[in-house]
Amino acid sequence: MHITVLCLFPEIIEAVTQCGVIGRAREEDLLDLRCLNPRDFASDAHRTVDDRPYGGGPGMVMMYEPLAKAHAAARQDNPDARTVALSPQGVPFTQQQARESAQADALILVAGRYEGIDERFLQQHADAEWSIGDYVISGGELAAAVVIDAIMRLRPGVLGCAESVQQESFDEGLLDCPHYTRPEETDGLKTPEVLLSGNHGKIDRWRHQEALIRTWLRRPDLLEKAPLSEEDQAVLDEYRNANPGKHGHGDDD
Ligand code: 9D3
Repeated sequence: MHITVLCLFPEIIEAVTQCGVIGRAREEDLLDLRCLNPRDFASDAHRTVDDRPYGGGPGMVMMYEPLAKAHAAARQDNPDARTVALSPQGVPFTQQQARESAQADALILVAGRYEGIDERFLQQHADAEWSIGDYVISGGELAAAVVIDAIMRLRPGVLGCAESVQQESFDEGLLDCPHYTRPEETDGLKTPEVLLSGNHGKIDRWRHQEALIRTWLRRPDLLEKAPLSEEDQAVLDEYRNANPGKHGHGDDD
């Protein structure tokens, strides 16, 4: 896959994408990642890329021209690529969008800095605008890195065998169950007996129940979308009866 990122701090994208599975994907040419810096396309001696907002107010705005020239250069390499801008005003980036984007051969990402990007660039050159969540970060580079990671994990050959299998058998729409590894007991804390039983039917049921209960406690919004079986409903009812004080939305459990 070819991904070009337009951004003022390519070092951020470079650092993040050299590590782990994405780093290996780059080494194996499963990912051809390039950054283009709008500063290299600025037309003045100071290489200016930002200016004060029309209408006044704090901060600076990324100028149209350097971005448009960088975008034209990216387009020359990949004429059919979709262009997506990362911004706090974008629609939320989801696993569904990651799956759709993973089907494409090329993608152009635009990461902003300062207060934002001149709206005319977004109108003229962006096919979509994505946010990675309802919190404020300092620029679009980290958001672009998040999006690249989420998309590349879905491309054939990027994950190891074990990880790919896990992804397929993953309890879709629920949070994951808790995990334990050796030793059986550490710092006086025991591993749940069922996981040591060797009874894989029982282990699978326990893991699914734990996933359900955690999802109810921490992410009740996810349960509204996932239709529960009667057995699932019974598991939750039993948990609520056994733990009358406990409710969802908690930061702890
Ligand atoms: C005062 C208004 N702020 C907008 C909510 C200003 C502002 C904050 C952060 C302007 C730009 C930024 C930089 N952030 C991003 O470029 C960004 C982002 C984010 O801050 N949160 C979640 N997703 C994203 S994607 C790009």
